[in-house]
Amino acid sequence: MKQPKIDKIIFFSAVAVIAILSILLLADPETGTKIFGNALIFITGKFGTLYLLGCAAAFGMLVWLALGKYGNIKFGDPETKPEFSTKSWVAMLFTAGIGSGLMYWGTIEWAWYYLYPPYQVEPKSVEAANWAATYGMFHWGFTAWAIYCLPALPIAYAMYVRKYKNARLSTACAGVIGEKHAQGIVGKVIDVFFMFGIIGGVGTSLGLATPLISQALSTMIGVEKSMTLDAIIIVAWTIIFGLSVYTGLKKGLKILSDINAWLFIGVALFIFVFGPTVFILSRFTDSLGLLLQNFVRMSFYTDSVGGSGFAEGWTIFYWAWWVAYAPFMGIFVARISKGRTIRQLVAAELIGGTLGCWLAFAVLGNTSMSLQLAFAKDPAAGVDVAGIMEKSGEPAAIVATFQALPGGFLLLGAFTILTLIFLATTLDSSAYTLADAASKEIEDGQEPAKWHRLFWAIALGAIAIILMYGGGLKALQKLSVITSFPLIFILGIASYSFLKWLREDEIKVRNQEADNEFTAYGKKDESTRAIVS
Ligand code: NM2
Repeated sequence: MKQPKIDKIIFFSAVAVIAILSILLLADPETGTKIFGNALIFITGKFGTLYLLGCAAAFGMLVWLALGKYGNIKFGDPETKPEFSTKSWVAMLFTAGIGSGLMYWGTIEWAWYYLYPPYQVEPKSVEAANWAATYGMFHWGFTAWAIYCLPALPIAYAMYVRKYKNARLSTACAGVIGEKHAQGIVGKVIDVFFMFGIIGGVGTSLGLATPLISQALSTMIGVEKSMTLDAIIIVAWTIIFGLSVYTGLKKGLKILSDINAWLFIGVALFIFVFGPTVFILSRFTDSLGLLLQNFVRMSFYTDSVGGSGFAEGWTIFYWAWWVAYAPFMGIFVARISKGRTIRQLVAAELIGGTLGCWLAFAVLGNTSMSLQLAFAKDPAAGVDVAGIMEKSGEPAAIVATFQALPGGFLLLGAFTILTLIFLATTLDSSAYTLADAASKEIEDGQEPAKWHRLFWAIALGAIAIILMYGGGLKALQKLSVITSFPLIFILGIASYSFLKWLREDEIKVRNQEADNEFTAYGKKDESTRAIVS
C-alpha cells in the first residue's frame, strides 16, 4: 500500500513552532520558567472552577452516553469487526495514556497528602493517612479517564462513521465549526496546537522519569548520577520506542503494550504477595469506601475559605495535565477502536483505565505508606519515606521504598524496567499520533509513513535531551499544562459536535426507516414523518 503524504502546512508549522520555542527557551530558560510558571498559577488559580465543573460534566456525559440509547452505536459499519483482541485493545489504550507518571506518583503521591492534607486535617494523623491513600485514586480515577475518553468518541465517529480520511482533533470539531473551517486555517491551528501539547507533555514525562531511572541505576550498580547518564537513558528510550513505532501499530506498539501490561501485573502481584498483603487489601477497601462516599465532595472541593491551595496544586493541576494529554489519547484510541461501540469504549477507558491505575496506587502506594506507619511506631522497623522525600526528593523516596521490600534489588530492577517500558509505550503512541495528525489523507487501514513516524520519535527524544542539557525543560513542562486551557474549549466543541452528529444520524436513520415503511405499505403516512423530524 502507498504511504500517505504529509500535510505540509501542519507538519512544517508544527516543526517551526517547536523549533522557535526551543531556541527561545534555550536562550533564556529562567525567564521562560518564570513566565510560564506564573501563567500556570494564574490559570489554575483563576479558572480552577472551570476545570472542576468541566471535568465533572465530562464524566456525567460519558456515563449518560454509555448507558443511554446511543451506547450501542458502533464505530464502523454494522459488519465491522474490531481489529485487536479486547485484551490487547485495553492494554494498548491503558499503556498509551499512562507513562512513567503512574509508577512515580503511584508510589509516592500519598506522602505529600500525608504531610500536607486537605480539609484542614492534622498532618501525619490517622485522618491524613486515610485521605492520603484515597486522593491518588481520585486523581487517577473515573474523572481523569473521562477526560481521556472524551475526545476519542468524536474522533472515532468522524473516522469510522462519518468516514473522514484523517485522524485529527480539528475534524472532530467539524460538526460545530463547519467542514470548511475544520479543513482550513482554524483546523490547522487546532492541530498544531495540540501537537505542541503532546511534545510538552512528553517532555514532562521524560523530565520526571529520567531522574527516577538514574537514581535507581545509581543505587543498583553504583554509577554516578550525571547529565551523561540522563542523556544515555533518553537515547535508550528513544531506541526502544522508535523501533516499536517504526514497526507499526499491529506489531511493535501492540507487542510492547502487551509486555507492558503483563509486566505491570506481574510486579504488582509480586509486591502484593511478598509485601504487606493484608494492609494493601484493607487499606484499598477503606480508601474505596472513602472515595465513593466523598466523590462529589472531592470533585467540587475548592477550599475557597480555607485557602490551602490544595485544589489548585493537586486536583486542578491534575485535571489540566490529563486534559493536555487528552487529544493525543483521543486520536490514538480512535485509531485502535474501529468496530467497538460507544459503550465498550467508555467502559474500557472509565473502568479499565481506572482499575489499572488503582492497581498501582493500591499496591505501590499502600506498600510505601505501610513502611511509613511502621516507622512511626518503631524507626528501626520501617522507613521514613515522607522524610526522605522532603529531604532528598521523590526519586530517592521511591527507591528507598523498593529497597526495603523482600527481593529489593531485583524488585528495583523490575520496577526500573517497568517504568522505562511504561513511558516507551506512551512515547511510541505519541510519535504515531503526531505522524497521524500531520499526514494528509489516510485511507482505511493505512498507517502514517514509516519515516514520518520515526521522525517524531527522534524529535521527541532530541527535544527532551536538548532542553534538559540547555535548560528550559521545566518551562516546557509548565507550558504543556498551560495548553490545556484552550483545549478545554476545544474539547467542549468536539463533544458538542459529537452529540450533534449523533442526533443528525439518528434522525436520518429514523427517516430512512419511515421511508422504507412507506414503500412497504405503498402509501405515504405523513404522521410517521412528523414524529421523527
Ligand atoms: N497523566 C496520566 O507520565 C505519564 O504518566 C503521563 C500523566 C496525564 C497524569 C500521563
